[in-house]
Amino acid sequence: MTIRNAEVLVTSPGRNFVTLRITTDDGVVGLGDATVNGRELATAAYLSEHVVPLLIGKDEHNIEDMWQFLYRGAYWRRGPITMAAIAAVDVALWDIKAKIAGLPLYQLLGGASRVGALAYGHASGSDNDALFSSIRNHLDQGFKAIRIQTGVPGLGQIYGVATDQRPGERYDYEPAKRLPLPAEETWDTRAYLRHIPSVFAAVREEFGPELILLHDGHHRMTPNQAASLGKSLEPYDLFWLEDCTPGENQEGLRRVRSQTTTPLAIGEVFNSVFDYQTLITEQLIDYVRSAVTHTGGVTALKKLMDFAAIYQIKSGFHGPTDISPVGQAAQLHLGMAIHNFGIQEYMKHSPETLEVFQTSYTFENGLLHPGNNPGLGVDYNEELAASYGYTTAYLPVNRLLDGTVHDW
Ligand code: CS2
Ligand code: MG
Repeated sequence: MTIRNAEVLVTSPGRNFVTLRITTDDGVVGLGDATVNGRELATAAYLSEHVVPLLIGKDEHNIEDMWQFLYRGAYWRRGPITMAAIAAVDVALWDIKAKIAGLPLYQLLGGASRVGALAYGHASGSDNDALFSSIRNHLDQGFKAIRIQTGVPGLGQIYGVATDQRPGERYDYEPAKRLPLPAEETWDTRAYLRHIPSVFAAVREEFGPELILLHDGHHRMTPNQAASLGKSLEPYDLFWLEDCTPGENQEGLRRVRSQTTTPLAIGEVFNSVFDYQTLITEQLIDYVRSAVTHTGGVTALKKLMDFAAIYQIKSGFHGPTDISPVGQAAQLHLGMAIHNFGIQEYMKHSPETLEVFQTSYTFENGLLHPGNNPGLGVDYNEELAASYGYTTAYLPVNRLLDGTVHDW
C-alpha cells in the first residue's frame, strides 16, 4: 500500500508529451499527463525535482490528501506548471485505484450517466471550398458536432486553420506552426469580424440546420467586438463561441453576455476553480473549457464541475492533441460520470502518438467512450517512446498589421 517509484517520461511521437508513471510496491502502475504545450520541460523539472521525492513511501490510496499536500504544501499556488504537475499525480493515483478495484475509472466517479460522450472535431480551411471538404471528411467519420475555423481574406496562415487537405494527404494533427522558434503570424480583427458571419451563413446553407457548429475566437477580441460577433452569429445557432475575449478579464464577459444569446465557452488556459468564480456565480458562461491535465486532475475538475452544475453550466473539456491520450482518457471517464457533461473536444492524435499511448477509448456514431478496461485504459510503450526524443517546439505569436503583439 505504498508508492515504490515515480518516473517522469518525456517523449515526442509527432509532438511532445510529459507523462508521470507511478508504481506501487505491489507493482500496480498508474499514468498521469503533465503536458504544457511549448513549456514541457518546466513541468518535467517541477515533477522530477520537487514532486517525485515526496511521493515515495506514501499510501497510493489517499488521493485527496495527496492533492492537498501538493497544493497547500507548495505554498506557491495555482499556475499552469504547478497544476499540471499536481494533475499528473492525481490522475496516476486514480488510475491505480481503479486498477486495484478492477473497474474502469468512471465507475469510481459515480458510474455512467450516458451511453457515450458527444464529441466535436476540428474542420478548417483557408477558404469555403477547403472548409466544406474538411466538414464532409468529419461527417464521413461520424462526427455530429464540428468546430469551424477559416482563413480570413487578406491574412496569411492563421492559427487554428489546418493546411488544406487534399484527398489522400496526411491529416494535419495540429494546425499551428510549432517551430524551434515561434512563427510570427499577422492578425486583423476587423477583417476577421467582417468575414466570419458569411462563412457560417454558407455552412448552414450547405449543411442544413441540424449539424452542431462551434467556433473558437482564441482570445482575440475585446468585449465589445465579441458582443458584436456573438450577435451577428445568432442566426446560425452555434453550440458555443469559445474564448471570445481574454479570460483573465472576467468582468469583460458581463458586457458580452448582456448583448448576445450565443452560448459562451471559456477556460482552456485557466487552472483552478478560482479562475471561474465570477463567471460561474454570475452565470456569464455556458461551458467550462478546462482540461483535467491543466486543472489539477480529476479530483479538482470534478469539484469544479459540481460547482458549475448548481448554475446549469456544463463541461466542454479541452481536448486538442497537446492533451496526451492519458489526459484525454481521464477526462472521458469524468465526462461519462458527471451529470452536467456538455460536449468533449476530440482532435485525433497521430498514429505515432497512438502507438506510444495505446488507448481503449472508442469513437462511434459521434460519441466517445472510455472503454471498460480497469483504470484509465491507457498503456505506455516505453521502448517505442524512447525512440522519439524531445523536440523544442514553440507555439506561434500573432502580430497586428502594425507589428504590435496580439493574442493568437
Ligand atoms: C485550441 C487549442 O483546442 C482548442 O480549442 O484553442 O488548440 C489550443 O490553442 C492549444 O491547445 C494550445 O496549446
Ligand atoms: Mg480553444
